[in-house]
Amino acid sequence: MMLSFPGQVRWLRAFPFAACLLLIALLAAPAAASKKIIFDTDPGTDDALALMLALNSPELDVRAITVVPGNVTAEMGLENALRMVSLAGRCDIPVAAGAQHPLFQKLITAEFWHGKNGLANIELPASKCKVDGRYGPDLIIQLIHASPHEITLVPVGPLTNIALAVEKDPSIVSLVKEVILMGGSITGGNVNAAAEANIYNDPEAAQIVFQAGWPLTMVGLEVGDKALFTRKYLDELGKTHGPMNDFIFGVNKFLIGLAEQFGAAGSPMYDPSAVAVAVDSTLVKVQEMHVDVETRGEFTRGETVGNRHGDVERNVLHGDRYVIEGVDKVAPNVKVCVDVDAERLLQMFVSRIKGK
Ligand SMILES: [Ca+2]
Repeated sequence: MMLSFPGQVRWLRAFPFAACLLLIALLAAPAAASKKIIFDTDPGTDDALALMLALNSPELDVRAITVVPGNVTAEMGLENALRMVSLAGRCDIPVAAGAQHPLFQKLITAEFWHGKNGLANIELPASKCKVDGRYGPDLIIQLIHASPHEITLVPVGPLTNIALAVEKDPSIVSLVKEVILMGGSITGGNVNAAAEANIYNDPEAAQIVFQAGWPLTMVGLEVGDKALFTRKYLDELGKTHGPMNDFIFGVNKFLIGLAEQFGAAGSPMYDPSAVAVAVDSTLVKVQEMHVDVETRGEFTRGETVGNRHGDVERNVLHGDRYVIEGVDKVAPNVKVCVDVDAERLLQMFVSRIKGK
């Protein structure tokens, strides 16, 4: 809104009530422009990258951080989340514990990939922030009801907390703005031939989240495996300093070292990709399709099965056999990110962490 002085001022003097309303509208405008997100995380090295990107992106307003077990135990993840928000000087953001284990299977932790403390073996200072006493899924429900149609969920770990929230209060489905998750793949897995790690760690929870009926964007391996953080970007981050800059430099140095051991040129930016898409959806190309999560397959448990052509044959039983009588359309439930402008994503990440 443009103010034309001095005519506007004279008008405002004449109408003090209108002046107040205008002032409130002007003050509210920047807050309304940023997207309110709840960041659900199993920190986690790439979770650290994602969180720091979120906290340094003015387009996002992080309303809460909920912790889920995955890369590390729930207890270690909570400690890591608290230390990171403390490092960022953001004790104002509630950090809550959630589920302690997946819905129907044993937890699989990944110190092998994330370091023994989950944060690339970097010891951050003890947290000045305190844990929020609320249970993660309850906090998610509460915040969605407090800001109907405004909250974007950004889960970057197994989907246990989100599934628990939906099961407890299905009314949140129509009150959430959208869900942008890191997980899944329609082109093969990273824990085995079929499954991506976040989905593999709690397939039943993932199926609940995928079938809930809310707008859902899947930022999976098709994005992360293409957005590789290489030494070129590491060198750029090494030129500047700051508590978050130096922490992220250390995490990425660890991750690149690991990637090089396995013959890769750089480290996949899995979790930060979901945050980047929340910031700027034009970074990715999406294809709408129906996706189900396999929960029973002998070789494929945890696979996100995307129907790329959008229909299924209709088989009808005739006596002792089925006969194909037609083809039925299947409604898409997911926007699957199938390609990414990797260079732009990586530059965005580096530019926002530099000097912080
Ligand atoms: Ca994660």
